[in-house]
Amino acid sequence: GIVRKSTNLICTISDDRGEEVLYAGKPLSRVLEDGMGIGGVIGLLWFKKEIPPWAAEFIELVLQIVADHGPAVSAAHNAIVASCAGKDLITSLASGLLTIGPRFGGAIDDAAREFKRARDSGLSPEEFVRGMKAKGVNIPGIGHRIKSVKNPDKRVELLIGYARENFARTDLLDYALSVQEITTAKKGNLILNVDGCIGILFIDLMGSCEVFDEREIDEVIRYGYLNGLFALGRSIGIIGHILDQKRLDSRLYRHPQDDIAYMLPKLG
Ligand code: Q5B
Repeated sequence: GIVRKSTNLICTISDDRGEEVLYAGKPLSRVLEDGMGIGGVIGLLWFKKEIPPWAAEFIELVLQIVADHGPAVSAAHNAIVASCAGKDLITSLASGLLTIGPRFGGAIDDAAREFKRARDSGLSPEEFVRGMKAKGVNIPGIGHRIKSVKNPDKRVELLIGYARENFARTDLLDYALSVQEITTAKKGNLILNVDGCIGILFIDLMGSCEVFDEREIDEVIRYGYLNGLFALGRSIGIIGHILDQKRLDSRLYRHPQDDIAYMLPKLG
């Protein structure tokens, strides 16, 4: 009879053995014929699902919105410095991506988890803010270096506008906006930021979508799917900045000494 060899690896998302590659079981040509777009492909390869067109469109909106935020932010700055040091595109891209984390661009999963946990456990927005303060933890998804009540983040407005028009429910967003009311009363820059808005709206998206159950929503948060949206989208801008520096034939970057406070111990 047939002797089955045990495998060392399992793959459940794609298969390249046949005539054409399958994304979650769907032939690539059908993906293209059905016009699934990048949002639909992410549905297949990240979630192993055909998500509805409005959900795929939201993912594409997120990718466009986070694609770049100028040269001064951590990822672009790191990538520019690496590129100016003569590093190649992939190395410079990696150096930019490696800055994505809890303070910059990588607060999406934490925001989704913390706001959902607070809302689901019945905490009022006041209790949530107080609880985080007592723990000495910055609320993920709240606060921005330059955006504030007086200088609102257009990206957040665009995301909210789309969700209000297309999602069946936006209850976590409503909760987050109540939290924002409390935090901005303390300090004008403690707004719901772009990371927070994406994380919260993704929970509302999954809640609005019949294809996700509660276990899958928890899995998305637990495994940290959502920071992937920022990494993927921002890669577009980071690559742009690297190519920009290559075309400019930029010189090695050295930070100006008069912009550094040298505060050494006086030993010996
Ligand atoms: N305070 C973002 O802080 C930032 C507080 C807070 C309660 C908070 C900070 C933060 C959570 C992480 C987060 C995503 C580090 C940001 C992004 C993408 C981007 C970036 C771009 C792009 C900014 C001063 C005072 C202190 C703090 C209090 C601050 N945040 N309290 N909850 N969340 N947020 N990151 O201005 O009493 O004076 O000691 O960690 O969501 O990354 O464009 O730049 O597209 O590229 O440096 O948009 O908010 O202020 O840390 O010095 O704090 O505010 O406790 O209070 P700042 P800090 P006190 S979006």
